[in-house]
Amino acid sequence: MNRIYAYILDGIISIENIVFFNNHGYLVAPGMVSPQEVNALKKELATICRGERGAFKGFIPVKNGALDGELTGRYRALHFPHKMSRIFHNFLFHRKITATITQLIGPDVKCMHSQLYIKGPGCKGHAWHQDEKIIPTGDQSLIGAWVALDDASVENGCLWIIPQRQEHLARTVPQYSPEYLESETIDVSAYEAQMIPLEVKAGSVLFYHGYTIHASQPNKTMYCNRAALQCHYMNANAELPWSVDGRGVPVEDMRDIVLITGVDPYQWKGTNNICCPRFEPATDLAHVNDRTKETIRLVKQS
Ligand SMILES: O=C(O)CCC(=O)C(=O)O
Repeated sequence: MNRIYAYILDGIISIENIVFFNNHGYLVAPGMVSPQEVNALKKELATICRGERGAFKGFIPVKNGALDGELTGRYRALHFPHKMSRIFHNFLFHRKITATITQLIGPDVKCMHSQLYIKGPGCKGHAWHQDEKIIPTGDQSLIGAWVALDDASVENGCLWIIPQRQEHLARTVPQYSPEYLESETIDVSAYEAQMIPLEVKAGSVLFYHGYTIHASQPNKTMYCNRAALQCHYMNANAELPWSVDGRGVPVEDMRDIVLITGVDPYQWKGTNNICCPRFEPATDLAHVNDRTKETIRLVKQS
């Protein structure tokens, strides 16, 4: 199918987009989130990193007067920002994002996960993986909405995908490259000719299916963050056998969820508070060159 249908125009998903998603496992929505909304999220991110929403696990105290970039650059990522801040919680319900998701997985939608990637200069990428391996759903309906808060390019570590809807979880093998955080990867040698980078402007949203194989490269720039907000949703009619953060305790149905649209047939189970919001320090800078390391050191010291 023509790759033009990968693009959701004017924030309104078309039949062609839905067919494209079903065959290729991803869609791109340029400008789905307005510049004002992006600015509000970035401002709130700085507020969280200043400690004004609470000293969540991993918080690094800061001096008064630190600039926004210095505050956020101390972290590689924030886990579960929707549990840190009302603004990020409310963003889970973004009208255009949720309208798109209901067209792709049905009217009853719940959210179980959010993550803010800051990915400053020198931060590693993520090896090839499928999100359903990490967040398994009872009906394979996991969908990620990845919102670019900065322009994302090959240089600063945008997402790469294999544009094919996969039916199964692929086998993983060990990986030793210092460019990636993880110690294993899907063997993608058979897909070399198909991999594509998804370079997008801030405010664009990438939707991808939980079985879609994707990765990201390190941020190889000197000064530019590549921030993105990732929210994961699924069909509320299915259970979520997710043990969270690899703690390995099998669960039948993880109920730390937020109902986004429609009906939750498992409402009678109630909800609980399992996922801990936390900061992840940017400690993964081993491969960057000395000049970048020095810049990062000075920023962290300030
Ligand atoms: O944003 C990134 O660099 C990687 C995101 C990703 O792979 C994921 O959330 O599954």
